[in-house]
Amino acid sequence: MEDPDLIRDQTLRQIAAAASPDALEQIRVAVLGRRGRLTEQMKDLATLASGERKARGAALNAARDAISQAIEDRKRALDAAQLERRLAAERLDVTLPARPEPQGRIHPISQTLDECIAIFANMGFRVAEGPDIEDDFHNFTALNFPPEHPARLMHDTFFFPPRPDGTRMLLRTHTSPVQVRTMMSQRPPIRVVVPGRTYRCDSDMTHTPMFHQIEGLVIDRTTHMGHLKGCLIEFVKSFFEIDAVPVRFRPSFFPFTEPSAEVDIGCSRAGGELRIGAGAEWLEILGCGMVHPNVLKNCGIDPEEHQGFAWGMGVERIAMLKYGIPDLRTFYESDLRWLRHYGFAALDIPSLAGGLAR
Ligand code: 2U9
Repeated sequence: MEDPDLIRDQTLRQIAAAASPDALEQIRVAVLGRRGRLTEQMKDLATLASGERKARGAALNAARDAISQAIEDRKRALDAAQLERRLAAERLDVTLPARPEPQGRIHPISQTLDECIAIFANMGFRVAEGPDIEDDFHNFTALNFPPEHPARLMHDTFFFPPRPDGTRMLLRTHTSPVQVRTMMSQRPPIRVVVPGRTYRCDSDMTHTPMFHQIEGLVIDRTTHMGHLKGCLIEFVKSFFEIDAVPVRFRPSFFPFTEPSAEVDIGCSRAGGELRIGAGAEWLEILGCGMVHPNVLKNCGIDPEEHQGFAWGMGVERIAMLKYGIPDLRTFYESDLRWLRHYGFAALDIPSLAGGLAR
């Protein structure tokens, strides 16, 4: 027979030294389990005389209670230490940025298009897109270009080789064929904004063979020149982020609009630095007009019932003006240092609420 106090003291030392919940469980099974050291002593009680059994039973129970309590305390301490270690190992600094600053930059053309789209979307316009490769009808004829118009000539337009029927496809010279397609496939009221690539046989300081336009079209029953002016003045103010920018509508001519106008904004070039929104000089930024009745007819819309306005602008040009980019040709040189300088952070999406450009 073993001394209950000895079992208790030895076991308590083992418990104090146990380094893990597993080790603790092994000690518990070895002492208090069905075949455990203390359990075996309990079984032997039956062989004792009643007086001795009572005294030894009490001592064994006391040892068992002390051991159980010690196991429970040690287990709690080990669990707490383990949790501490896990928390330390899995520690997260929630104040760190969600991800590293992206290295890539948004090209000023993409940024400028996104800004224009955000402004017109906020006025209720939808984005419409169409093919870069067009036919003569959608690019010229529907838009009221006369057969002998110079834009149709080889030296202004990129034509594909003739097809068996003699007709030639072309690279669209403006995004206007998208409005033609929109009018031919949708019923008024129409409010679309049309961003995209355009192509002209032209390459010098101020022209690249591929450039971008953003155009727009509104068709409704009572649309008039006042709507055109309100819409474009609002756009100019939003785009240049200037509340009181002087805007001038100057008569002009396009085959597809009548009357037509070009829009200038006030600026100053004092000291060689261009400042938009103030000064005595004017800067042309877009063309516009009421859609020509011939164009409406060509697109299946009755000019007696519906009318509307349209506008177009060169995206490179307004990007250069807003962001002070001096040379058009640098847009397409794929110079990473240029992009790092003039580009925009990928996660700053232009919106009227969040700011167009930061
Ligand atoms: C349809 C009817 C009318 C679009 C328009 C302009 C005036 C214009 C130029 C700006 C600079 C082209 O990139 S640029 O050289 N565009 O001045 N564009 S009105 O008028 C349309 C379009 C489609 C069916």
